[in-house]
Amino acid sequence: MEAVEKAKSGHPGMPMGMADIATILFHDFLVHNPKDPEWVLRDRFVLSNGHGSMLLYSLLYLTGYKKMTLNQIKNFRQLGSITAGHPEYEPDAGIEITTGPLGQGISNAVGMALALKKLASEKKLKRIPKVYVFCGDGCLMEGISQEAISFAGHLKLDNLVLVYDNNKISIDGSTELAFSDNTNLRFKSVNWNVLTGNGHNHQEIKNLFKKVQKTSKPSLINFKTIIGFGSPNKSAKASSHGSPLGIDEIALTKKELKWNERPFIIPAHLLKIWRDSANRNNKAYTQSKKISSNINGLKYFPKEIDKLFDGIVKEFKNFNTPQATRKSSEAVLHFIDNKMPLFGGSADLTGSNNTKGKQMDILNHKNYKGQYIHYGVREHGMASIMNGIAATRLYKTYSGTFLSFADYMKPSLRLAALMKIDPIQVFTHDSIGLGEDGPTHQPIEQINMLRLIPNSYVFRPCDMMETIACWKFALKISNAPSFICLSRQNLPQISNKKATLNNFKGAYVISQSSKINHITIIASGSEVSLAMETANFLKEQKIETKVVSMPSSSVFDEQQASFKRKLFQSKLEQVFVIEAGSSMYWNKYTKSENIFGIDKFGASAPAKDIFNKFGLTPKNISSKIMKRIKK
Ligand SMILES: Cc1ncc(C[n+]2csc(CCOP(=O)(O)OP(=O)(O)O)c2C)c(N)n1
Ligand SMILES: [Mg+2]
Repeated sequence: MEAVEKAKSGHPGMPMGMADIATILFHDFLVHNPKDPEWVLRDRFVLSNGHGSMLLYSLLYLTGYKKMTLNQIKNFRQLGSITAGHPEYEPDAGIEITTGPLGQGISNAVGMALALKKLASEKKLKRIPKVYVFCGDGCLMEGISQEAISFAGHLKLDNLVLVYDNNKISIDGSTELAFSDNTNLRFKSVNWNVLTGNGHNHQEIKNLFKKVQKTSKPSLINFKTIIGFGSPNKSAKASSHGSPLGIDEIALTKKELKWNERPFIIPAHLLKIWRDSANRNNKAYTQSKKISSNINGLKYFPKEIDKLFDGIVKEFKNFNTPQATRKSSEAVLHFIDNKMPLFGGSADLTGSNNTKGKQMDILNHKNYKGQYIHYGVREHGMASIMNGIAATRLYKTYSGTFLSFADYMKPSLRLAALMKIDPIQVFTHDSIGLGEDGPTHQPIEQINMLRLIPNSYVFRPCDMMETIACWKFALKISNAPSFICLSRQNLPQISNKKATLNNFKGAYVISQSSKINHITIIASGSEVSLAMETANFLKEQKIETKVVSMPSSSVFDEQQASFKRKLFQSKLEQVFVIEAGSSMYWNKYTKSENIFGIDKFGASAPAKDIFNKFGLTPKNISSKIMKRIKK
């Protein structure tokens, strides 16, 4: 209440309503060690209803996480503090994941629970770390929660406990305005263990947490609670949800709760109880420390990659058969699938995304050691589950779906970038080149939507060698998500060793008709060969062309200005771009008239006909370029 008041903004209602439950969970059940926040075998705590962030910060301060000082609490929502409006991923401070966009935390928790089940199975752990996740009405109204709970029930993630703050209030008022689900039945129908209780009755809370310690399914504890508990005039009302109570109401609340301390003062004897509460885990901590210090997760991972990829390059050095880059990506996976702490899957498009490595076993409730997940048709859930996996830093994880469905995943992709975690999304069928499935499946603006996400890497290789280079780069990134966009259609092998595998800068000269070039054409993916054909047409007209293949504008943009200048060489008027997607992004490299893209929806037809329809042919582009440079 008082931190929210000091910040003059924030959400007191949920922290007050869930304080009883949270106190018992942290005091009696959560297996953690505030002195070693990143202890691998700790339980994870996720606050899916992230607007109640002050509850998390208070718990971390009270239990003694070093980074969560009282000053941090006093600086709630201020510049530079770790006590942001909504929790922001800071594992060494006890903040396991970034939450706030409702529903995400539930899915993230499913990913964490899965990664921990897998780890436990691989390492034969006696105790499987649990994941406790708090959520409110809002999280359960969001569609993503259904994808996540259905997946968790199917996989029997018995180390997952969802604690529902059933206060029947959201921002607009009573949930009766918009929500009449039978939540218990909903969870039962997807194979969850369902328990209910009063979220302000300490004994009941304790009993319920006891009951979920040993089960064979994920558990929901549906707690009836009162938002803004203790506030005489604002409890059980939406008015306590998202604004400070006001000093008068705080005074009344303190009276009601029999709390006589000044703001931010925790009496020493109470603080001691809190600070000592995790001592009950000391034995578990010391016993498991030996095991957990042997769990390296991704620590030694990057060093192995160079060696592995040298092997792949050797294998494909002379490969010269036209092949879709999705197939090339599969070839990379076949090579690395059992040689890394890697696990991935696809949202029911395994055969189209080519995401399953040969040696990968299916991960299911009978085999948590498996490396391949059938996510079902749950793209949003998949992306968010992957964030949970990636946040554990135990495994590198990747997925597959069509690029046009990146839209279904966007909220989670953005959060991965914000958190600086490293899931890899394999997006196949990356343009109109997919052909007959038509405009619903043909991405136009998606690739640039991805490029606009700060701190993310977009890749669009043109052939086998570039695909190898992109995978290698993506696997090495540990502080940002990667999006690898791949073709459905076959593409010629054109880059070979030029893709500069060991010095990947995102773009390079793939062909040059003469030492002095008149124009530069930049292209990515399937349009690189088109650019090279265009250059041949132009040469007949005595126009010398440099073709720059740009498999990753994100990597290119990070290079030094001198490298970039040298690569383009030509004046802005003479730089052209070809990409079978929306043109807008490319304005930063050249003038709008010089971009050959697609700013309309595609069409259902054989690929060749669609490329013709949009004028993406060497003949058309070269004649347009001729006209422009003659002006
Ligand atoms: C995806 C998303 N949509 C909307 C919001 C804005 N928002 C924050 S809290 C909230 C109401 C949530 O209700 P509930 O989970 O019941 O929280 P309570 O008021 O009980 O704390 C809304 C709509 C959000 N944070 N995320
Ligand atoms: Mg609510």
